[in-house]
Amino acid sequence: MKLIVAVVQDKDSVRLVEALVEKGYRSTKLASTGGFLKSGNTTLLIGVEEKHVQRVVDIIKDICHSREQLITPMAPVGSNSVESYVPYPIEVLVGGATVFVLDVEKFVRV
Ligand code: 2BA
Repeated sequence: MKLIVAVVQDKDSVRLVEALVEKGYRSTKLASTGGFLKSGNTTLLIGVEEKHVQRVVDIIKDICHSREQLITPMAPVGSNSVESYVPYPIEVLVGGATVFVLDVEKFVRV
């Protein structure tokens, strides 16, 4: 048994869960927050037999897309005595999915 932990964009999460259900895979959806952008994303826990891991990864690849996202950090301007900060937008490419595959020591459903 393996546990697939997939961090995906919120925009893809509903379709992904639907596609997994359609193909007979169970999942748990958690609301999460990216450490860098500090904005919401979705983490899915998907428990599957080892032989199904690649099929699930393929479904994730099919549905989840990279997207450019604008962030506006503050940059210092002016002399060192009177500094002020102005926002400037930069583009970040957020990946379609970040996927971890973990060994499961024991799996019990009661
Ligand atoms: P965030 O941490 O909010 O990162 C969003 C995007 O910002 C990243 O996309 C990457 O393009 C960029 N980024 C992240 N850290 C950076 C840094 N130190 N310098 C420059 N750019 C940086 P992805 O790499 O596709 O990651 C999307 C989300 O997947 C992340 O959201 C995070 O929630 C999760 N993630 C990615 N790698 C992870 C890891 N090694 N462990 C746990 N979660 C991870």
